[in-house]
Amino acid sequence: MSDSAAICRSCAGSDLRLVLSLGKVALADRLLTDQTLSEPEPTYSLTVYFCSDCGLMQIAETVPPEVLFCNDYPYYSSFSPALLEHSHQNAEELIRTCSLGPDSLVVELASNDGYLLKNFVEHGIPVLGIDPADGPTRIAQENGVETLCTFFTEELAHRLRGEGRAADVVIANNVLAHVAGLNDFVRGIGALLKKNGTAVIEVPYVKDLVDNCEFDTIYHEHLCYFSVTALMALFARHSLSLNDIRQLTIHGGSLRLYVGHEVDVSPRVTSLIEEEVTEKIDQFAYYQDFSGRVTKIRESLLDLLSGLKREGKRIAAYGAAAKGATLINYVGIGKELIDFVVDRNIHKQGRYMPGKHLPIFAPERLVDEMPDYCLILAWNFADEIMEQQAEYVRRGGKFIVPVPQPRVLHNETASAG
Ligand code: DWN
Repeated sequence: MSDSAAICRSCAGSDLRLVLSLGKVALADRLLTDQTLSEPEPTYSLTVYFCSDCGLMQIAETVPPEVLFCNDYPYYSSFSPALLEHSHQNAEELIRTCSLGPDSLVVELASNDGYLLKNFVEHGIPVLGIDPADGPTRIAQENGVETLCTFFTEELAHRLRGEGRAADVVIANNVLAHVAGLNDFVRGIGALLKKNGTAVIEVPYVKDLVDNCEFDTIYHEHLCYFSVTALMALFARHSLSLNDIRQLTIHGGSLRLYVGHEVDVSPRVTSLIEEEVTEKIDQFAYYQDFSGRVTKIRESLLDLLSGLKREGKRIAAYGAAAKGATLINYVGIGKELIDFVVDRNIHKQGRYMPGKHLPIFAPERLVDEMPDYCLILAWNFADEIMEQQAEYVRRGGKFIVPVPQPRVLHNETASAG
């Protein structure tokens, strides 16, 4: 693992300023089993920097991708109904706007378990998934989604192109932030995409992360945290044009980018760039107070949970999410505060959270055990989770959300807060 913050991951600039240090933490998606509980658990420093040359927020440490994403990677997209609906809408819109049909090709990078490509397969549109995680890839293939179990690279793009598999649409959702070879990855998208093709790329938006203090979305899988300013510089470097942007609420606030070889820049892009200049998102000053605000959330969440424990209350948590691992390990939320975690993902049940080793069960345990409170670690799906757990609420259970401010929800939706 390299932990130098010597140069920027995008522009190779050397003017990197420290934004936040989260200490040494376990890998957020490395859930433990009964047997690995007794083994030494590797921890890695996690430090966030801002590049003053191109405006990219990023972490210094690079954990080898084969350690992060290969065997036993526990994240399966299909366990989130809201994400499935979001993806279905995305696919239907692309089929319409790109006039996709049996002679088209849609390639998805980080296609996981086929949760998105299956929508194109149902319309008879040829697809190809590319994902290095063997578990989700196997599920995709079993569901009839052709998938290569490997990392996407520029070299692979040229090989596919050479086999006549140029893409009308390249989809890359929640992967651009994950790749150590950022420039190689973007060049690969350009190489794979037909001249009049469209790359549709979703990334968490750094403005939402900083404004809402979503510090728990910082972990070793997420190497970069993108602004429009930083994205423009990245794509322009490889003669690709960021032509349009849609702001989304998914994953705590994301951007859906429409990128192509042909220049056709929408006023939405221009106005977002202007907004970032006005709010100084392209300057270090905007990030300077983030660390202090994160410290305040840590203190107030610990006070809230410790106070409830002093009152004799029992507390559980919902969502064995990667962001949940960052939260419990950075804030210091262990078994002295939280009894157990629940999660719908069957591959996570029976395992333990990284670092604090909180046991993970199926969601039914929440009503079976009826803890007084439940901290929602997957707060980005809080409304859906609370609706699903209506019986827990009916029986008097109360939910807590940790960001943007730790608070107990009293019969209101999380987004109302
Ligand atoms: O970038 C990434 C994001 C997009 O997804 C990946 N690196 C890893 C992952 O991050 P995460 O684990 O923080 O993502 P989620 O999707 O916020 O995790 C939600 C967790 O909650 C999953 O384990 C599934 C679970 N869940 C559940 O148990 N019941 C989710 C919903 C909606 C539910 O109803």
